[in-house]
Amino acid sequence: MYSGAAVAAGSPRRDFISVTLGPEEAVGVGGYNNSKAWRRRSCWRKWKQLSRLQRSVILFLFAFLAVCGVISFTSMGETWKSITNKSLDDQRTGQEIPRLKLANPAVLPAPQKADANHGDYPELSLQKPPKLPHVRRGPSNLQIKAPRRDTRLKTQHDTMRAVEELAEADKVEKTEKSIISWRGAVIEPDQSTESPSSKVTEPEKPSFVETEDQKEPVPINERQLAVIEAFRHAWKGYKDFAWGHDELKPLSKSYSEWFGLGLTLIDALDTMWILGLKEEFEEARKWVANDLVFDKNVDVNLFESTIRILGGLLSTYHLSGDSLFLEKAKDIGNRLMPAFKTPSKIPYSDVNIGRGTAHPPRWTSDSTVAEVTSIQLEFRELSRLTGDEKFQKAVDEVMKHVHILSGKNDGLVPMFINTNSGQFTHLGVYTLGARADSYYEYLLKQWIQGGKKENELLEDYMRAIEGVKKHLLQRSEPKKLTFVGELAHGHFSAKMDHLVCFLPGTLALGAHNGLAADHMKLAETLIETCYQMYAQVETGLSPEIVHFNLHAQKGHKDVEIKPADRHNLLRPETVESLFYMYRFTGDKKYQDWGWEILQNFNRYTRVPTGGYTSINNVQNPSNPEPRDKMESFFLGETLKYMFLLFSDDIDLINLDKYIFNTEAHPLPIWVPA
Ligand code: DMJ
Repeated sequence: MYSGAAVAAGSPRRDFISVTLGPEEAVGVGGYNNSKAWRRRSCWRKWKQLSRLQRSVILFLFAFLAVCGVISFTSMGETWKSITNKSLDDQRTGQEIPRLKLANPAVLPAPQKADANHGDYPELSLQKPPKLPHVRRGPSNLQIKAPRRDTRLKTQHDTMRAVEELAEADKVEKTEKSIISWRGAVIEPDQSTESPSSKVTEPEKPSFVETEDQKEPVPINERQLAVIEAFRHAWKGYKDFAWGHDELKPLSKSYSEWFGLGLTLIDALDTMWILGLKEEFEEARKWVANDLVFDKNVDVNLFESTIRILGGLLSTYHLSGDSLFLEKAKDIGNRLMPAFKTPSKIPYSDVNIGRGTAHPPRWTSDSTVAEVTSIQLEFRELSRLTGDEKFQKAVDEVMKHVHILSGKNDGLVPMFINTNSGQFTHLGVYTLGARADSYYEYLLKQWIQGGKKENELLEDYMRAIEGVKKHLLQRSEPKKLTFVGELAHGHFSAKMDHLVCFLPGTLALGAHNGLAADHMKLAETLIETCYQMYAQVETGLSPEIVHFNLHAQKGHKDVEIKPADRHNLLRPETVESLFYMYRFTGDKKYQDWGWEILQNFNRYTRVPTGGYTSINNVQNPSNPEPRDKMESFFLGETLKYMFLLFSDDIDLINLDKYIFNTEAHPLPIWVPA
């Protein structure tokens, strides 16, 4: 082994480089050796030859590179993990996430969360909406001038632009208290005092609606907010336990099927639109687009499916401008048509929408008069929108037939009609309640829908109201409430269904449209009676049927309730009439009465885990005996009319432009005032 030392001449410091060379290790001696052992030893020698400073610098550099390496490895690992998970998800759903969002662009702006990162899916905000071939409002000669609220976002293009505007506003004014416009409603960012984490999942609170003529938006008031809260509570129950099914059973946290067509969801669509619940609407719309199928071997009731499903789809189409709803309306409309294939052209009560067959109930060949005469608004509108007159022809024929039919009593109709003979059956019983009610309602409403030209309808309506006055009106004791009773083979019965409470609203609507002023007077007295059907009961909720006292008896109220009649199904008729009365008179007492009713629904029918329930006993506040069912009309009608009743915006479904079907679905008046 050789060791040598080199002394740097003139250097004040002595730096040593020691080199040790063994013969077997010397380069050139014994040939080129590149063995690992040799390289290791050689590196070590070189390392030792470095000065302390040089070694420190190198060590520092190594340490620095090592730290960088660890950091970048960790982040690469995360990226890889997310890519792997994402592709696993994609495999599970069979869809690519961004495409899924774009495959069916919503008619409404996609929900904008306060902390949403709009850069995540750039295609989403840049995507141009597809051209919609069916976004129209019927044949041009019949088109109505839609209120500004409805046309503002009437196309998907407008909607997507609004999404972009919202996103932009969100970015720029995230911290400001901005006001955002959506389908005519102006939405304020959440002002609640909840923690920020819970705010993220809460949909924005609509706080203003814009009227057509007023420039200033009309603020949404506390009572309307209470309705929104009630709706959300009901919807939560439906969503959690009955999603896509007909009705919620809120106590057993399950559902019931009637037609198996998502009845509650469809009935509630336009209510969500009117209340400004865009997240809920959007979610429901997706269900309609992806899961609502009418090609099913199922028997449906012609009347119920027309007023709830066809009516709900048509009105949602009008409010949203989304052609999806018109397509679905056409589908169900066509599938219901076999009902009219009867010897008399009076439709059967039931249709199998998958098989295309129709039949009467098993026990009779009769149909119910109200049912065959309360499908007209919807089928007529379907003809107007599609240009296919078969729908209107079928239902108009029924009305023409009934117009000339004998068996009426001063315009009052019996409850049944035979599908073979076309004649009324079970003559002699006259009521404005179940099985006849909406016949009267639709006489007036068809006349208004068609631009007040169809005189036969008006004639029948006017005659019927005279018949009511002559045969069915009486006054109760002790309060002398005017009520509408029933006539059975010449005998008056002081029985009145809650269903009859549609009448004050209808009378007021007629008076508003120029009919006799005494109709309005009658409406005022009858709505007082309907209110008393709530106010005189222990829970403040009306029973299904009441009997009025005709003679004063000590300790007796006007209203008597039989044990079999003391249930409440969350029906809308009184609230519906309160809405019309408030619209036409501006008298705040109608709003106050409605407010009392809403509070009592909350007190006795609200189920804590979500939803509202029908009850069996309105006379027992300590145990109203919940029935475990939320009818679809509670969302379709009752809460919608509540919201409209509490609104001071006459353009929130303007009654000179829209006519409500009997399930509270607004359809356009063909020639608006
Ligand atoms: C609804 O389906 C409709 O309002 C119908 O006209 C009568 N029955 C219920 C509500 O009570």
